[in-house]
Amino acid sequence: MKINENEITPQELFENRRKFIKLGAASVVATSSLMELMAKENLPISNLTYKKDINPNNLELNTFEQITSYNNFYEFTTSKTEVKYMAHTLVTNPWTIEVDGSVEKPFTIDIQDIIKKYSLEERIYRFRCVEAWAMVVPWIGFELGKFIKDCKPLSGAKYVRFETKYDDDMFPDQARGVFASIKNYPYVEGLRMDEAMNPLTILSVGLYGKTLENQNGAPLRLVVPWKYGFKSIKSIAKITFTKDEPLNTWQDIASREYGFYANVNPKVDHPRWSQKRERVLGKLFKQKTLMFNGYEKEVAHMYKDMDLRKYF
Ligand SMILES: Nc1nc2c(c(=O)[nH]1)N[C@H]1C(S)=C(S)[C@@H](COP(=O)(O)O)O[C@H]1N2
Ligand SMILES: [Mo]
Repeated sequence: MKINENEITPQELFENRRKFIKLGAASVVATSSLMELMAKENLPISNLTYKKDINPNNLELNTFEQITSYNNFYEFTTSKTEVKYMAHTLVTNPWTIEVDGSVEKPFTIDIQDIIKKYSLEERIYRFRCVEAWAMVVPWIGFELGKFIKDCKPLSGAKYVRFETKYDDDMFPDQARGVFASIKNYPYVEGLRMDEAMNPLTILSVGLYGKTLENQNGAPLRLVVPWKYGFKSIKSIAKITFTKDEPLNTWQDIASREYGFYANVNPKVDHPRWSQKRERVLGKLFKQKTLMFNGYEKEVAHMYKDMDLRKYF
């Protein structure tokens, strides 16, 4: 069996390894070389079944190690490198998501039922934090639009509001009260209905073939690849359909610096730093920031009549 290292997904590695183990002694050499490959790349063992992304733009993936070791998750700490050591206090089983607001009938759904109900696919996306660092992540998830249809929103539903879980046993920064980094927990985000229904917008349950690590927002997080990373809210516990634009956490903290839309835009600088360039994790040199993070073709139409300096 010949395997091109560049073409292989963690899922395939895992399945091939199982096949080799079944074959027995004759395959010991191949098995150990696959094991070596897994160890070298520090890849997780896949536990999700999903349709592979053909990666048409040939994006160069960041490693599992990079994606899971440098995180923004204020419920734990503002230190990006410490999150992964603290994230074990987040308990994701059991976990339910509450759906309410302008829907035919509010309901609660278990994360395991979500994973069973929606066929999962890989989405290899650029991810750009407002702080000007970036990466490429092979998310596993499903279109938010499919979930929204099943929620049966009423015609008055113009926005979708998301909330992270509020539990100060699980999230140490929530327990700090007035000394917390974010005063108004839970973390809140929102999308306009057309943004939420855009086929690029996903709810993610995994990355690199494996269920999400706690530090990346287990068990369910939003991924909106053309917007700054803070829109991609982690560890979602509640989804509410609203008629008014939700006040998202970062706008609440500093409305002069962070707005509702937060579309990646090299021409609109943050008040305290430039957005023209970005540093990809693991890369030495900065690269140009792309309009809508490289997804202009898919999303620009939603903003054609809007002044993107005003609606930042
Ligand atoms: N609940 C919650 N969601 C969050 C954050 C957070 O602090 N809390 N940080 C946001 C920011 S600023 C970024 S850049 C991304 C980081 O996601 P990652 O750690 O998986 O790279 O998560 C976003 N979602
Ligand atoms: Mo961010």
